[in-house]
Order: sequence, then structure tokens, then C-alpha cells
Amino acid sequence: AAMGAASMEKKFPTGFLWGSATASYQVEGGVNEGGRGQTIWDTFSHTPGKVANGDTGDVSTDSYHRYREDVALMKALGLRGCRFSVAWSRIFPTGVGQPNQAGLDYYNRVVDELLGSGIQPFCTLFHWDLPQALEDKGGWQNPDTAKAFADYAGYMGGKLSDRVKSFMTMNEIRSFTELGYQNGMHAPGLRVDAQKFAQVNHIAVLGHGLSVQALRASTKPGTKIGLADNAQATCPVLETPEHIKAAEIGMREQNAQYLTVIMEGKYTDAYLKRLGPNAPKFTAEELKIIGSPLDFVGLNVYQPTWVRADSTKEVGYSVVEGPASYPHMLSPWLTIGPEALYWSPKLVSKLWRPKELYITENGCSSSDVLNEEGQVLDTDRVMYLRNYLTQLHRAISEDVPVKGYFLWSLLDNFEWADGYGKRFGITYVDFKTQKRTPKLSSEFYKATIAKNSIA
Ligand code: PNW
Repeated sequence: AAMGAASMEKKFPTGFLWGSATASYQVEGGVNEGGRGQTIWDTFSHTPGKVANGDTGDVSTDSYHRYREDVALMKALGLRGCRFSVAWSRIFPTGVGQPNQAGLDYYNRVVDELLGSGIQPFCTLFHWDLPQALEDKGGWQNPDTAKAFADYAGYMGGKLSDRVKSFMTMNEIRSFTELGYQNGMHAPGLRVDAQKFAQVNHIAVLGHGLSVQALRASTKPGTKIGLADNAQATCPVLETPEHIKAAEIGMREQNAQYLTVIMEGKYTDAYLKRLGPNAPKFTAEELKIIGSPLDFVGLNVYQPTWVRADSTKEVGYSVVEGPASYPHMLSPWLTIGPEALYWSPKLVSKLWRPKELYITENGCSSSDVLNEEGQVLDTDRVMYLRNYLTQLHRAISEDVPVKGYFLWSLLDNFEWADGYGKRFGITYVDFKTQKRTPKLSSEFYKATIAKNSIA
């Protein structure tokens, strides 16, 4: 029986990097401090009707002032990695021009605090808080934004790469383009036409590519450069060869204008055909830049995209929409499918052979409440994490080179258009007092890290 129990234990590789992830506008607050310039999220959240309850990131978890306390929480959990993002407008208040030393000083303090606690900093350069001054000139509809981003990224690489060894250019290109410029649910709240939208996507991936080149030029040798991408996690409806093949084709086609063009340096024929007259305008030189080689791919994995083989479709697959009764977490879009954390890295690895992979986000929203004893017993989040991590272990046991996992998120925080109404933290935050209370899921994560295994 003892042998049986031991063989059930799912060990992660020695040195596997357990971490957590956050983003500047979601946790920092301090929006008028240290010379920070206004961003599209300040504008958007202060526009009535855009964010639930009229919530804004003005204070949020106040991590601009409380980062030491946050790092202490990470250390107590045994975390060895922290993914954070830099607010572009703290460094260049209008997106371009003269750097702002006070902004840089803040990130220097954060990085030094992390390193002093034995935690490796992973720096994201753009997590959606575009300087408002750039939006005023067209934002991601204007190719100058891509160039400005590369200049800023290169500047940060030069300043931080003596201590930060891993950089991600952008977080979830699909999210900020679709939500910001296609359906208007996120800042800047626009709905541009199909051709303009294809161009927004193209300019965004071009900005990614240009920033990879700028980082290569400015960072110390050995610095690793990647991105945090939310490739749709295509999962076969049944694990049979035909449906698995469909999921693989789906991974390439569903993500054609994002990860596929970044990894292959070209748009797929099916994508260009599908868009027809609305296809983006581009040059061969731009495609080369977009396809600049990466050191790692970061994957943000939440919900599955179920896919089946479909011979009536030219591409050979179709996406299966779930039934109305399909289970999800508190966010309606966050349908549950632990297999996503197997198939996403598995298929990305098979298609493009990145040297290293990280799970740069995974986690969930829950209707957490403090009970009378002042505890949050988020059994749903524990269940979610245990099942997803079991599938991640499955991928690693098949030699998919996943080197680390960043849980979203350490703290409840500003969940974009959902405001503070959707809690993703493994630590409960009382937004009136800023008191942090670890949830049951914190205990679960701490034990997982200590054992380096999932039960
Ligand atoms: C990611 N969807 O956003 C972001 O990177 C985080 O900033 C965010 O807080 C977290 O996931 C939780 O939402 C997403 O609609 C936004 O599928 C939307 C979707 C997925 C991820």
C-alpha cells in the first residue's frame, strides 16, 4: 500500500519554478505618484458605465506602497518566481521622450526586494496600460506605437537586465486587441471595422517583434526573451488520433494572427483566405521582425477550446461550443477544462519546438467570502488548481519542456471591466483596510511547492 501511494505521487522536476503573476494596473494604485503618466485604463475606468460598480485602479491593492508586504507573502508561500509588469507610463509618462527616474526607481526597489527574498523576477513590459498620450495618436492603430514600444522595451532591458534574467514583451495580445479595439469591453473601448482590426493585430505583433530586437540589443548576454500569450488552448473532444490531429490544426489556425505568426514569421494561408479583403497589409520585412526568435514561450491558460475533427471543413476541424450547463468558475468565460493545461503546452511544443515554456498565468475567480472565523475556504479554487496542475504534470512527464508555473494571482485585484467583483487571488484582500488574508488555496499552493508534487 505504501508503494502504491508513493507511485501515485506526481513529482515535478527539480528546480521547477513555482511563482505567481500580477500586472501593474491591477495591483499598483499610486496612479498620481512618482510622475506616472495617465494610461488608457485610467481614462476608461473613470468613464461612467465602463467598469462594474464604477471601480478604478486608483488604489487597488496599493502595491505601489505595499510591495514589501506582498513580497513577504510570496516568500512565506515558498515562491521562487514573481511575474510582474512595468507600467510604461511610469517610465515614459507620455509613452515617448525623456525617461522618468522616479518610475524606474520604483521597479528597481521591487526587483531588489524580490532578489533579496530569493525570488526570481520575470518582467512583462506591456500588460495593457498604454500611455493615454499614445492612444490620442491612434494607439495600436498607429504603427508609431509599435516603434515607441520597442524603444521603451529596449530602455527597460538596459536598466534591469543586470538583475532581471527573463523578459516578456507583451501580455495576451489577443485580449487587448479584441477587447480594446473590436468589442470595446476594455480600454480604449473602441469598435473598429474588420480591416482596421486586422491591422491593429498586425501592428501589435509587429510591436512585439520590434521589442524582441530592441531587448536583444540592450540586455546583458544570457537574458531570456519571450512573451505571455493566451493561445486558445485547443483540446480534442475525445483523445483519439483524429481529434488530436484536429486540435493540433486548431492550435495553429485559431491563433494564426498571434502565436502562429510570431513562431512562424508568416500568416497561415487559411487565415489570409478567411479575412479576404480585410486581411492585414504587411511587408516581408515586417513578417521577419514579427518572427524574431524567442528564448521561451509563456502561455496563459484558463479555459479549454474544445475541438473536433470535421471533414466538412476545409481546415479539417471545428470548434465545439459547450452546452449551456457547462461548468465555469465565477467569470462566465472561465469554463473548466483541466486538459487545457496539458494540451496547450503539448501542442505548442509539438508545433514550434520552443526551447522552454512557462505557464505565465493560470488560476480562477471564485465567490470568496470571509467566514465567521475570518477564513476563506475556497474549495472550488483548490479543486480547480489540483485538476489543472495534474494535467500540467502529465505534459511534463511526456517531456514537454515547461520550466515553471505562475499562478494568477497572489492577491485579489482589479479585474479589469469586472472591477473588484471577481476575485482571482489565493490571498483575500479587504479593499477597505488593505488587510491580506491567505485563503485555503494559499495553503494548498504552499504545500504543493514544499512537496514539489501534486497529490
Ligand atoms: C488574463 N477571456 O485576462 C489577464 O492576463 C489578466 O490580467 C487577468 O486578470 C486574468 O487573465 C483573469 O481574467 C483574460 O475572456 C481576460 O478569455 C479575458 C479572457 C482570458 C484572460
